[in-house]
Amino acid sequence: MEAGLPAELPRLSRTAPRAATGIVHLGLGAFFRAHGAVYLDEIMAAQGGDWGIVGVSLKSPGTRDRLAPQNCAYTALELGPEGRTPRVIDSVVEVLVAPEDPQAVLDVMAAEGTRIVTLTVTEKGYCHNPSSGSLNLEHPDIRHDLSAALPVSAPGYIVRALELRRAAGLRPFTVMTCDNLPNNGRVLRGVVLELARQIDPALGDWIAAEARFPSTMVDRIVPATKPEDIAALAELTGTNDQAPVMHEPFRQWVVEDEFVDDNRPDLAAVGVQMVADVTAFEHMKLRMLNGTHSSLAYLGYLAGHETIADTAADPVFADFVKHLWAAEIIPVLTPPPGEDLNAYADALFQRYANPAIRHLTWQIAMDGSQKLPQRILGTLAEAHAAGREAPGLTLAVAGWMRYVGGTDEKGGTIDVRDPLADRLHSLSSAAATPAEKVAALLSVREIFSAEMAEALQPSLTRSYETLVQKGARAAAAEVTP
Ligand code: CS2
Repeated sequence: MEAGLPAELPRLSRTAPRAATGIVHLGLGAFFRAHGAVYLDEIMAAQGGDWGIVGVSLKSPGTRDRLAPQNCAYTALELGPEGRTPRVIDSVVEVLVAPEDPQAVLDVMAAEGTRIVTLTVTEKGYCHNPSSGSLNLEHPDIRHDLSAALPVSAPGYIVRALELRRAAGLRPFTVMTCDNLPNNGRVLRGVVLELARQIDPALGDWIAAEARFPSTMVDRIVPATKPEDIAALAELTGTNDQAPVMHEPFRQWVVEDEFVDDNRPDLAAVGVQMVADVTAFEHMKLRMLNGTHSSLAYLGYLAGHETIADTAADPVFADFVKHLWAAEIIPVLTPPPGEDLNAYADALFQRYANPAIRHLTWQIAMDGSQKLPQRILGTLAEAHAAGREAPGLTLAVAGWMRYVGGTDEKGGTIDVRDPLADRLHSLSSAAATPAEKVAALLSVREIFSAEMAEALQPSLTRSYETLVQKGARAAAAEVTP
């Protein structure tokens, strides 16, 4: 991503000194740098405090290599429909690359000053079975972490660091996930306890009794930074920042107020909603935002749209997504306290339509096998149980099936990124007819339960046939009255 910029531009640098470390963040991607790290930057700018973030990349050194020469400072560029606002973020104090030095990561997680470990490791980083939520003991990273003292997985790092803290007589840290999973804190607690008990039952008991795993709902649209974004930012600010993040104006963070010894930054002071139970907020966001994001990603991609904004600007898909909210999603959703779901849907449409945000349909289409259950299948199951038709969401699942088949509507190859990509591709290509393809993909139990597969099969087969015959755009028009 090194963008060619004029050599005389100064490299971005910090605007505030490094705070002492209070948080270790696992999975330092663009999302957390444009969301959690911004809130923490605002807190420390206003009140000071020792909540500096050590970011950990669990796989590759790219983010560290771009951030280190600028002392971990970077620009968060807000992209509104009417203009751009840059802010330099100083809350990240160091970046570690786990595979280069796993012990260094464990050391900082086990340090007394570290009171919170946050995570954005994406759905697949939890090493669980998405349909059941339990730890996948056959996962290669988990098999590794069960026997080796230096881990590779996020649950492995958490368990080994807590083991070190217990041995040193320290309090555990709070583990706060910021990924788009329902009951994310409970899922993470479950996988951590399962792994810990396999290693040492007493350690598992200590974590269960003493550590805390608040669930959270996080929201901000943050497309991957592109080389042209770096060049445009340099023009705007006159500074060379090789690690900026681009984000929309909107943000929301709802957090269960469950921290070890109540030790946490003053999140409420910067607009974080501190609640006793986040479930209704998570459902609203996962089903209304992420569910329609994925629907537009598969169908929009197949129809030849590059971004969500392009898809939302197509009147067929604009009507389609509004219909999904009004007729299929909202009727089976309980609103969280203080939220009006129709107003939430209207605001979502404005966010999707923001032309300054170039969020690729291809990017959102990634990892569908990990995303479908909580984004779309939950709504479909509840609609079925209530005797309601949901042809739009059924079409979205058909769109995913067509997408993972690997060939677009013009016969081009799709670069499918998914941990199950190879299996999904072989299942689809080994089946001859649309009906057989649908049946083959419905047999993937990590995604579809047996009851779900049986309930969906007839309508999904019809939907898939329409999609193949008429294309995504016409099929979307057909299910929108
Ligand atoms: C998107 C999300 O990539 C995706 O799958 O649906 O990253 C989405 O942009 C965020 O959850 C918005 O908060």
